[in-house]
Amino acid sequence: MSQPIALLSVFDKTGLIPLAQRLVGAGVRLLGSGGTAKKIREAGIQIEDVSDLTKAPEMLGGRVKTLHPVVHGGILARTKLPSDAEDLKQQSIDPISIVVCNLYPFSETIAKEGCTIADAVEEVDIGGVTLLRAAAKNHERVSILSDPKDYDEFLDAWTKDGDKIPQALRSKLALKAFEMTAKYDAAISDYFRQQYASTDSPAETSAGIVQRTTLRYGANPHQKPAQAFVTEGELPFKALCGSPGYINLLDALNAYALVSELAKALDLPAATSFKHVSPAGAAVGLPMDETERKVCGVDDLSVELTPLACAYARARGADRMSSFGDFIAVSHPCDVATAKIISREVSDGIIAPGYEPAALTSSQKEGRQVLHSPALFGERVTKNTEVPEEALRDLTLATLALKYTQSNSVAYAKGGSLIGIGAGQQSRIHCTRLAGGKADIWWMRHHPKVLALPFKKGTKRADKANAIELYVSLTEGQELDEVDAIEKEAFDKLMEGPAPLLTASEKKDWAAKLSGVACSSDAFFPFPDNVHRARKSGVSYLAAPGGSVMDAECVKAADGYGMVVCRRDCDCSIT
Ligand code: 93A
Repeated sequence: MSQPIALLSVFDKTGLIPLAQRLVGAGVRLLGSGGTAKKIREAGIQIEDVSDLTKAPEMLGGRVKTLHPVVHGGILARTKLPSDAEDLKQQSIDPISIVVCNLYPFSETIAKEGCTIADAVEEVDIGGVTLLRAAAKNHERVSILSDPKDYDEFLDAWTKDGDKIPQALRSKLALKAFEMTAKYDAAISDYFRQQYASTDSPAETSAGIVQRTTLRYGANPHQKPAQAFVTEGELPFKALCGSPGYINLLDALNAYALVSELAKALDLPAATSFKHVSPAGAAVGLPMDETERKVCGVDDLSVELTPLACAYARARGADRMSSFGDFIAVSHPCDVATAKIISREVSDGIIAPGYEPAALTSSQKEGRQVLHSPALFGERVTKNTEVPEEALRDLTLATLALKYTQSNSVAYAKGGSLIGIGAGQQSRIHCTRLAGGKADIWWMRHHPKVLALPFKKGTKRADKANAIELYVSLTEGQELDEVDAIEKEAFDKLMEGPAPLLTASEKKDWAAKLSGVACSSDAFFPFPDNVHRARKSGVSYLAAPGGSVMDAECVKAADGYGMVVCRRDCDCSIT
């Protein structure tokens, strides 16, 4: 058998001499690129220069060292394949069994202050990447050592069994080499993207394509720098003002997808109020009555509310506490009335298909119909199968909202608005309770006593929202603990006059009036406790996938309340 050959070409020369020593000791013939061969030779170890073998000198200042058919033919040949063996013979090429290679330090170089594009270009390793990839490709026969940490394990295996390296080791080494070239290429494209990709700076925008935008920061403020980019075509949005953070961007893209789907499915303008990559509220543009306007804090607006404005007022008004600092999406160009509502709130940003005043006036319609839902909610497994059109609309709304909510979630909707969402909890009953709790608060906020709270003139909108949440959490006659007492004192200071708390029976009577609520779950209900809890918040229509061993029990519980359960697929798609 011919003597095995190892080709060595490394920038990082850690562990190189002991490696070379042991390889030679094991009867391996060494070949090396310029600097690598020199270092090994200086240590008194025998090694041949690649250039002696290729009969071509290293050239272009080192840009061409190992790029030669003698090298790559020797690495890539499948020696078991007669045609490959014949090719090697014809060209007098010896097969290479071991490649030791690591790359020019591209990332380290570009991280240095004052690094120019020319400096970076010189660090783009061509021949090394080719060695790594060729050897990794032919790992059925060739061992590729890309990391000095692997030298010992490889040498132990080699010296133990001659050159019968286990295939598992060669495969593991190949994977590592592939990972290395992938990471290396990603670093190069990232660097050049920063240099050459068009950005959304005003000068570039006029040129058309925007491929990259700088983000304020990543998921959290310490994660800087951050960017959003596409590798082909244009970014699907344009930042008109400010610079979004990563979470803003996720909110914007998910929120926009939700309102687009809602508007399409229900043939109504839609809006949502996103927080931390889940909707805090979502609604469609049905007209609002006086009570709703008050609950949503838009009763004092003189401007006429367009359908889009109604949609956002509702989306923002469903859970005013959670929506503080939201990211907004609207399905239609943002009009003056909607902008007026937004301008009074604290929000992080808005995504819209445009910002044209009065663009929606022509699309104000009454009596919209549900376009796609009947097919989705057609399978009804309870005794009661009656689902009125408004409930279908609300089931659609709740279900689409779940599609853009952190997984494991339950949503309640009524009157074309999401009224409670329990997102991303570890157990379904906690989702159902969380969403139900929010729906209960939403409903309690409609109580005449809440609507009549005598806030002092000039009370901030956020303070009002927080005070109302406190008010509905307290009950007349119930002893206040130390913390409640402190908060109640602060509450009283916001009031112009007396604000008697709701009594237990007032609360009970009011809660009992909530009915006709639609509730959707992104996965099956594992136990009937979810049905019972939903009922407490006035749920009459449930949509959930089946598949639980307790399905029958859940349906039985729903039948007990005269509820309708609609079966649905898990993926929340509206078809
Ligand atoms: O400039 S290169 O891309 N051209 C080549 O043909 C080539 N072959 C190996 N750089 C090349 N290499 C790289 O040289 C290896 O990846 C290694 O990092 C380095 C080793 O050079 P030297 O042996 O001269 O120290």
